Amino acid sequence: GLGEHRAKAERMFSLMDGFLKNDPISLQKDILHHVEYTVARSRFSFDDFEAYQALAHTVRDRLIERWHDTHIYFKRTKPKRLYFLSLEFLMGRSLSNSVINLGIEDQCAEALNQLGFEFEVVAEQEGDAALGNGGLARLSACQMDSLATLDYPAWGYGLRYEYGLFRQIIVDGFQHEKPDYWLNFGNPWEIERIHVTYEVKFYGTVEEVEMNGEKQKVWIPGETVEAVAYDNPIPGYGTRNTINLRLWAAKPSSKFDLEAYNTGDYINSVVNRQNAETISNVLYPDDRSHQGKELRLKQQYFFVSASLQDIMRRFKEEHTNFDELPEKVALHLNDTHPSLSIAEVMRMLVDEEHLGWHKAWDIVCKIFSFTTHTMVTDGEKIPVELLENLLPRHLEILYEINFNFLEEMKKRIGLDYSRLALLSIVEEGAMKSIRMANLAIVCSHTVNGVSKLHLEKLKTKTFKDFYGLYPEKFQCKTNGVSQRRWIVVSNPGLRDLISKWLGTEAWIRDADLLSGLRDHLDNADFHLEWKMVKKVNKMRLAEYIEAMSGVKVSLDAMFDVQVKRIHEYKRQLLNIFGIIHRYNCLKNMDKDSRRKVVPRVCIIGGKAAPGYEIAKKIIKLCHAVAEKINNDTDIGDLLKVVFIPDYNVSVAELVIPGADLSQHLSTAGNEASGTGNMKFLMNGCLLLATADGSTVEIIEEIGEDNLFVFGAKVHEVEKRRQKRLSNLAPLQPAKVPLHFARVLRMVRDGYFGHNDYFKSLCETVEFGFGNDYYLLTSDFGSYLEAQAAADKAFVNQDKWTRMSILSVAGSGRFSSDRTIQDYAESTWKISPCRCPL
Ligand code: Z16
Repeated sequence: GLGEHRAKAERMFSLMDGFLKNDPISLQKDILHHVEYTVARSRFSFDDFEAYQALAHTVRDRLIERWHDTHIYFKRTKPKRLYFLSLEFLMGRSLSNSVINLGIEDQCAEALNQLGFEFEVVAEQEGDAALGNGGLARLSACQMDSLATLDYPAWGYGLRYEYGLFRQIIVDGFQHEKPDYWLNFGNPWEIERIHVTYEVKFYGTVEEVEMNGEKQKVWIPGETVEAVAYDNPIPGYGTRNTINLRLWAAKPSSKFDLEAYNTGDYINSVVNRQNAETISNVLYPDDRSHQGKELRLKQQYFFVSASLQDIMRRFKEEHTNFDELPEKVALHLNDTHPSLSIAEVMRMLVDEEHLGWHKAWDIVCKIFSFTTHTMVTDGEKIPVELLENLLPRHLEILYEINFNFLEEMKKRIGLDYSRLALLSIVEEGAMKSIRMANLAIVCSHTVNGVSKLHLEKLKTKTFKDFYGLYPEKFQCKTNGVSQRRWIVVSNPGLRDLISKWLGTEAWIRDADLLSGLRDHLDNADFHLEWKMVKKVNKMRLAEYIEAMSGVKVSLDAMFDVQVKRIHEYKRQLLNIFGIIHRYNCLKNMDKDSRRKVVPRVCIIGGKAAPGYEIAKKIIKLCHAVAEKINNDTDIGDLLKVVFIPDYNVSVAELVIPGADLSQHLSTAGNEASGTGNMKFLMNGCLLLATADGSTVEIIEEIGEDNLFVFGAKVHEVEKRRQKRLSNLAPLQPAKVPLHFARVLRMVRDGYFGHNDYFKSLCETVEFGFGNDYYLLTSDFGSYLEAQAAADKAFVNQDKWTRMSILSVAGSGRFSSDRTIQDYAESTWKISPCRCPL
């Protein structure tokens, strides 16, 4: 019986526990074992990459042990589980992170050393897992790390794209996209579960049948694809808990094309099987809009269907009554991308489990929560035409959800049709479509914003009408990042320094302890060591820059960094215009004044969505400006401009610790949160930023004296836009600051070459054309002032170091541990479930 089964499991548990030893000798034995039997190389001759593979498998074995123990423990204690549904995870590399979280870094380093290898070099052999676009996807990865570390019984679900985010290569200053063949070199961090598969269906028709005297809808699908699970263990730090990130890959179903086999067209039916695999083939590289593509919709439903079958199967193994679902299952929608889940759960409960509609709806409304990551109103929409064809039953369900919702609204607000039209899940008009955000809001018990400012905008603008109806749903969970990844893994020098001066490593699990650094704010030895750590990181970055671009940079210069996806609203163009202005100033200076100038290395990096022309022109402009300035011998080390190609997680790990200053320039009211700012903050890099997104909270935390804030505030932005428009009719060059006009003219008139190519880019900030929607013109003066303040502060290295220390000391609130604990307690209502040692 069950008791016997349990007793057996427990015996196994104690047998397995600690089976693999973690001392350097045992690790070394295991590494050599994997060199010989997994990598199949001679133990007397293997290179850095093979050493990486062998070590990765050695670590993987230990992860699997803990993964098992954790899941046996979850099964036994049956806690309420969180399922984190996201179409994107930017995991980056796993080796260092795993080794650190397992607490075996010194032992691994020693084991490798004795074999003639260096841990750092071996770790750099690993390629990035880049199954996501940017902030949203890296946030998911940090949150998984926190969920594991805080012992929450959580699962992540995602897609195992064959090709992750494209690799950016730069040819002659232009971005080109190359496929990311990340699986070609094997992936030791995943466990293929060939037996965990589900059929996912598409197309077909809906029919009505009689069942026990009642009419029932049944979906007769037209195509079946199989989803295979790939499990990625996520170890927590300072705990045995190791949770699961389950990614789905599509493969042809054995039933897929029976018909073709029967008709004898063997060759074609085998060739057709390839179609199934295309579903999980490639990540869409547009970080905010992918509308109206059937393949994208197929990916979403493939993901939703496989994940929910898996979740429901697990629920039914442990429980018999669907009334228990809300007490045992929390489903979290990471943005609107997985929100077809709502219709899918309804379909499962009503069509397959035969619950009544209202009962099913009641349950569904208690299990979903939703985080939105955008400031814009015009969110994700799915054309009804696509749904009708691909998921006919889901479309009916969505209509019914909407009908009931609107009926309820009519009772509450009356027959105010214009208001009802705004609330409706279905958008009527030229292209009838489903508004995924409206669906997610109506059905989720909680709608989360990602910063205080973001929540404010959700309430007053983006979802104003919904806020009026459901004020209690709207909550703020300011984003955070993992200090394990963004200090411990990426900045070991700073990690040691912090631990030494705090006298403990406890901050790695409790980032609030970082505030203790303030006790040493004026200690001269502390300052010296602090500056030394930064210097070493700058050296590493300088070497990388030289290797990537051939540009030699001075370590005495201020390393000024802007790395993030390229977007008009993030205003990389403002940065470049600032650089051009700086160049102009330098050119006009006499020798004496030049001696007082703080040398700068301006570093920009980021990918443009392949179809985003203006963003691509910004990249080209950056290269054109760099070429001009870097080759001006008159300027020398006073100003260098570098574009770092193919910005990704592992490049970030190198760049962020080496930065003195970082820029976050979004026009106020456009960046929902921003998480890069937090990573720089944690690494003692000063911020030059607008009062946007989470920066507002960083200012609250460290005080406005400890960073360089500039630009229009949110409430001023609207006014300025209006003013700008009222100035429209006659062009008013007088209203454009002189410096700005000059810089713009230089770009336009071909000072950096390619004048025709940059014309449309310039027009985005010109009146009568793009009308400078993002207000570069009016923020330029204030931007230059902030830059001047940064220069001035840098001259006083004591002051700068104090500001840097206070940045790290104030970064505790921006740990994803804080975010996740808040979600767990107030949104998901889950409790820690710590696997015993
Ligand atoms: C994304 O990364 C974000 C928003 C979005 O609509 C789509 C993508 Cl791919 C970002 C936000 O721009 C950023 O402000 C925020 O910090 C991040 O999501 C995480 O919440």
